[in-house]
Amino acid sequence: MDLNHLREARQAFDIVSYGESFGGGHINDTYYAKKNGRLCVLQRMNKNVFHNPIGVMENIFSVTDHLRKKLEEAGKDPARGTLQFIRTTDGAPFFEDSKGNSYRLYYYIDDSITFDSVSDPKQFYEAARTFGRFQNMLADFPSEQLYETIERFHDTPNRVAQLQAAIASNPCGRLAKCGAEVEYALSQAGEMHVVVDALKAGSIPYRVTHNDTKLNNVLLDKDTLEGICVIDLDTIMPGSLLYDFGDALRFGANTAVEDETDLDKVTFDLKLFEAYTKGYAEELKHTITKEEKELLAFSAKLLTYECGIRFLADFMNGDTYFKTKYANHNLDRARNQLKLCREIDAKRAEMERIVAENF
Ligand code: ADP
Ligand code: GN1
Ligand code: MG
Repeated sequence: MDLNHLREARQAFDIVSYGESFGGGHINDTYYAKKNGRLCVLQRMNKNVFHNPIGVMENIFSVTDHLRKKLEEAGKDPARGTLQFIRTTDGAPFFEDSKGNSYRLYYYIDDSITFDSVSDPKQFYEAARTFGRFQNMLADFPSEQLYETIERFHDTPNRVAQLQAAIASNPCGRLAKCGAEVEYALSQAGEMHVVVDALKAGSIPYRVTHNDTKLNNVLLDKDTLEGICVIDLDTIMPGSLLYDFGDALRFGANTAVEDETDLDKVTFDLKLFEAYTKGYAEELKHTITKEEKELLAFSAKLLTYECGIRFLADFMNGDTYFKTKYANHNLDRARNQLKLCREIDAKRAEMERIVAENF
């Protein structure tokens, strides 16, 4: 692999060595690096996605400082409970190279593992506890200090409008390939304003949320599977707890991986829904509001739908946002997510029962 593009960043952070890329995220490019005898992560931020790296990194530094303080107060090890970012030799929170690419560096967390799908419900339960603790530790973070790193990130009606714009302009002529998906997506749009409306009306609170709570954004201990810490902090912004809950279920309770093309394999696993709900409730039972609780089961559909139409719009727009590995990758992901929406619909009553039992 040609890693020459990392040379300027190596100098800026005074890194001793760097190596192969790793991690299966859809957005950034992640590499191993070594500094001060420790394994680190060097990450190139996706400039098509993050237009204001200064804002992203200011958010990350202030949130991780806050988490570190909370962990110290609780007598826990901050080096494991939160990511720790390393400044450049000039003291900057990130480095922009001569090509306009931005890089940040942080310590690798040893003996950790991430999963792209759940093989043991304990993994998912631990992920829920970890995201729940993260939420609790940020409950008193001054949210007005946070930049909106991606505008209207979980504004689902706006995502529908973006889908409609892609349909209207059909810039790559791909609409004909996804007529059935578009039809289903538009037929479901009616109920997708509920959470945004409730936030605007003040009937549910804005909280500091992670907004990208997929299972591979939480590190677990590779031996004990205990939750260690939350990673991928680019989208921490004021939002609804329902975004964090729903997105985790979208990804983790799917019986197939997110781009599985055999849709018979894509179902919604109620046992996993239960494991996650239990873990989340153990952390948040006392702070969640009645109105949020009523929307928990629905949030799984909301976030699955939203992600499905984001993949679909990106497919129609020529795959400019999510990284893809082959021509119809985004279309396959969209089909998968929209199938999962139907599955969630069919299981809604059971999901409501599980929420009521745990919260
Ligand atoms: P993306 O935005 O592309 O999803 P992430 O920040 O989630 O990027 O990183 C991609 C993957 O790299 C993660 O899913 C995880 O497997 C691995 N990873 C990232 N940071 C660490 C870390 N500090 N320690 C161990 N593994 C990490
Ligand atoms: C992206 O960065 P990653 O791979 O953890 C995306 C999420 C999507 C997810 C779908 C900043 O997450 O919003 O839900 O892909 N992140 C961003 O897998 O758009
Ligand atoms: Mg990630």
